[in-house]
Amino acid sequence: MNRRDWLSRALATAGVLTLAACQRAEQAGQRLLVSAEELTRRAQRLIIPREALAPEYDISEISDDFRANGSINPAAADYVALRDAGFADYRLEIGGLVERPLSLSLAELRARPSRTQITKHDCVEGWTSIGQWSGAKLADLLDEAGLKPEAKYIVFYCFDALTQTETGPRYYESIDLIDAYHPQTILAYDMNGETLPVPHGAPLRLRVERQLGYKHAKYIRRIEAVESFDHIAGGKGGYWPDRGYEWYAGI
Ligand SMILES: Nc1nc2c(c(=O)[nH]1)N[C@H]1C(S)=C(S)[C@@H](COP(=O)(O)O)O[C@H]1N2
Ligand SMILES: [Mo]
Repeated sequence: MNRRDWLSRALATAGVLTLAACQRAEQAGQRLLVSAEELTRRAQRLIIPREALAPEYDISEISDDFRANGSINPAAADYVALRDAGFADYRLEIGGLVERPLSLSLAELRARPSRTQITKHDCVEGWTSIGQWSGAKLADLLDEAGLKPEAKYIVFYCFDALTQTETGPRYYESIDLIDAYHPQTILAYDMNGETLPVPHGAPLRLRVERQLGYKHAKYIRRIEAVESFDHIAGGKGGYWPDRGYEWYAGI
């Protein structure tokens, strides 16, 4: 086992033991589970620096059938209109706690500093796929917009609602500034050398390679810098975190 594998197994075991201890304790509730999550986050941060790169792979290792998961074809009227026009009218809005709000077309995004990487996607449901992603570096976009000193998190608002009727709450996610400024954190517009397909989040999706799949917001509509996400939707910083998943899903 390499060092990274060993560490993740050790941390996973520590997590299970902590969880078992929590469950044994009478009246162990959500509060204890939350502190176990915080513990894992701190331990991971101590041992594996958050700035470390996720492993990258060779072209020959790219999965033939990268799975599409969650929303795969948003039905929201604003999305359908953009999609039917080939996303020609799409603009990414970057606002909130920034000095210079941005509104960028896909051509403008493609003209910004970019990165290409072949990485492994890890879904919490237990499957992985390897894919190549190209996109604008989030750090450079945030610098261009100029984060205000109060900004602590970056929120990604998506077009899709996950309910069958597509009238439910829309998907969203958030990350802290360590992940936002991580060199592998990009807003991907290409996958495996081609324009990002609709099932994988066209026209723009997040790659935040040190975290699990559900953090990788697809169908990004708007980005906002915030001081806190308490006031957004369920207050837990993401569609799945609002439904009990951990906000920090480090891998
Ligand atoms: N907007 C949006 N983003 C999303 C989801 C979603 O349903 N809607 N699902 C998440 C989950 S759980 C995973 S595993 C990945 C799946 O990305 P893929 O379809 O490219 O495999 O997208 C994540 N981002
Ligand atoms: Mo997932």
